[in-house]
Amino acid sequence: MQTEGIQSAATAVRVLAMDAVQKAKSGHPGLPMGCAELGVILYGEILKHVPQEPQWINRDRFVLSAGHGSMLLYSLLHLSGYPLSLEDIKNFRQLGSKTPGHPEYGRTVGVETTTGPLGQGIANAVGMAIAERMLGAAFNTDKKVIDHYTYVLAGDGDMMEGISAEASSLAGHLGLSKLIVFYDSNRITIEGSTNLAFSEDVSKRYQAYGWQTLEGDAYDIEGILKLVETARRESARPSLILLHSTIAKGSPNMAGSHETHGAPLGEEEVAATKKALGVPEEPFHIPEGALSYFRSKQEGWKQTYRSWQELFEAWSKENPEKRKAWDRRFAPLDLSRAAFPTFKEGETMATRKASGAVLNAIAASVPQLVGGSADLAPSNNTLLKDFGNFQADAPEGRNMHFGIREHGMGGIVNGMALHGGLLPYCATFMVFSDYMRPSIRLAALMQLPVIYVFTHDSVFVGEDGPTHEPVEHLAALRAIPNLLVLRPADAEETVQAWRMALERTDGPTALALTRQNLTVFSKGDSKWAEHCAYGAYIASEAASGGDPQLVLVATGSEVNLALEVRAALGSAGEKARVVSMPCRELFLRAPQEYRRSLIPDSALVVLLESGISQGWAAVVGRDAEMVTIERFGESAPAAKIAEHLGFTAQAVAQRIKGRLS
Ligand SMILES: Cc1ncc(C[n+]2csc(CCOP(=O)(O)OP(=O)(O)O)c2C)c(N)n1
Repeated sequence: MQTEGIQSAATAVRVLAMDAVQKAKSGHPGLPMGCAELGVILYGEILKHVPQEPQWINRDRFVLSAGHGSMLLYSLLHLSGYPLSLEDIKNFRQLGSKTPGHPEYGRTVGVETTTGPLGQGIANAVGMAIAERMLGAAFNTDKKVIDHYTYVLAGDGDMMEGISAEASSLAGHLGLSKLIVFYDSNRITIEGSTNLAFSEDVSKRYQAYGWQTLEGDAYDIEGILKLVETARRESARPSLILLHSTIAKGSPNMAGSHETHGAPLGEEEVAATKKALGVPEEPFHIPEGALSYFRSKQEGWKQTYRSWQELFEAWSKENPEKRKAWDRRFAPLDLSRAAFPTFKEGETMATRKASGAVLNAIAASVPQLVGGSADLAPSNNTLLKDFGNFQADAPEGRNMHFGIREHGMGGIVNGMALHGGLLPYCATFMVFSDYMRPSIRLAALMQLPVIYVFTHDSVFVGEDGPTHEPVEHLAALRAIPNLLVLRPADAEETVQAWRMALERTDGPTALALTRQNLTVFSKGDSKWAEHCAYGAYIASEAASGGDPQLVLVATGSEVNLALEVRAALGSAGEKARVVSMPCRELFLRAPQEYRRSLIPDSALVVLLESGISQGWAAVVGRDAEMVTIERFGESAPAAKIAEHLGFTAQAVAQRIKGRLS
């Protein structure tokens, strides 16, 4: 082992982290300095990776869950030969740089996921380890074309956050033995010592989850490598390697202090640290030993990649069918072989049920589609009936059982999507989307094609009462940039919504689906499915012809209601058009001409949506009649709630007549 080279590289990490943070006048030097040796041996000794082939599907994944320590990752990517220059490092935290404050997926080659919100990275890594196992089950023979580890570096903050507990609990249950988490136990967070708020025995907790737990010293290089060997030998459990460390190790006067967590050390202390480390004061100086250490690794990495390519070619020859399936799996999604279900006009069905029909109809032809629910599959209709459960002893299963862990679920599906080779979906009641909102936000930020099946999308859940009845959730979900929220109005629109969700490649989609039955209505627009790309279409044209006097704009279950309202209006209804708007965001982005043609300025507009009105004025105008719900729901049969909240055809027709007169 090249102990000197490793030490030299660790010094380089410390220097780059200190200097970049000092130059930016902001950032977190403590963690990179405290974990410098670990980082170097991760990138130099432990990870199976090839900086020139950063997309290699069988690379080990490394997740820096403690994303504030981004300078650790950036300096290692730079030193080990990823396309991240010293200039990039000097631009740390600057606008448009490849070295933003926290690692951002898609911005920096070699960054496997966006981290910063603590705990998310651990859940992502669990998802990656699940993906590795699923793909291994689908493709491996005696030749293992998918066979890699997922490593994580997590800090005290990650361990405190609930999402890591949820995800780690599931990882233990599933026996994800190729998941190895390093816990940087420096016992320091922002406010001071962990003694202030965190005194549990983390290792014991992980043992209870079913993990192998190991412990060592963050500066004992040989010791760490031995622990990693032990972790890799374990075949039934994930491993937690707790490493005792010192924040800002190397700084003579500040090591161990919480003041190094998230602020520059200051010019003086930087100079003192460099002196202690025996390096020149010159900023961003990289000792030659660090460069030659990583240079010496390049040929070995390339050889590893060539060996895998040879294995892959041999495997392809022996398994032409598997190879074909592989090529399809990693090509852009082709839905031409998927047989979507059809429904009849007049048929009544809850959109959650239609969604289940879609999933099951296409599952065989879209093998990358995997997912499940947070214990609500029978209600969410998300079970793939012909495919088994994914379990420790059943890696070929496609049904995930996430348990009652919405936040963990959200982070895990992000990791599954990030890994590649899978198109994951997950499900819960829409009201509980709040429990996973931070992960949804990250999926949107990372542009991941994850699909959320949110059923029971309104107060018409009924008897379960206001705790289970979303009212502000549609607005809250629509507020997340790059999340597409689709609220189909009947079974046919549900099919179209699924198509749109599946075809989306640059972000997540949330499907808002009903518990209650809806009637499949006759579509006034023969190109309605195509027009869903514009977010809305004419569900039913005014009988009178010409420009409508009244436009009823509705989403989801309220389109059925709008059609009833028009009938209840009698002769006034003849001049009314009904517009179905499955996606408000897409409508707002549609050409103005199209928007105007659907909702002419001259008409009185009535909006029907069983949720708060927030955001609708921009779509239907301030003068529109808002048939919305600005309060919590009630516990009662759905029909009673509808009456109580004025969501009956008669009540709405009455309001409209009032406006018309
Ligand atoms: C969900 C979330 N809450 C709060 C923060 C703000 N924050 C960033 S780092 C940190 C302390 C983390 O402490 P630790 O993991 O021990 O990191 P270290 O001090 O070792 O760098 C906090 C509270 C965050 N990034 N994410």
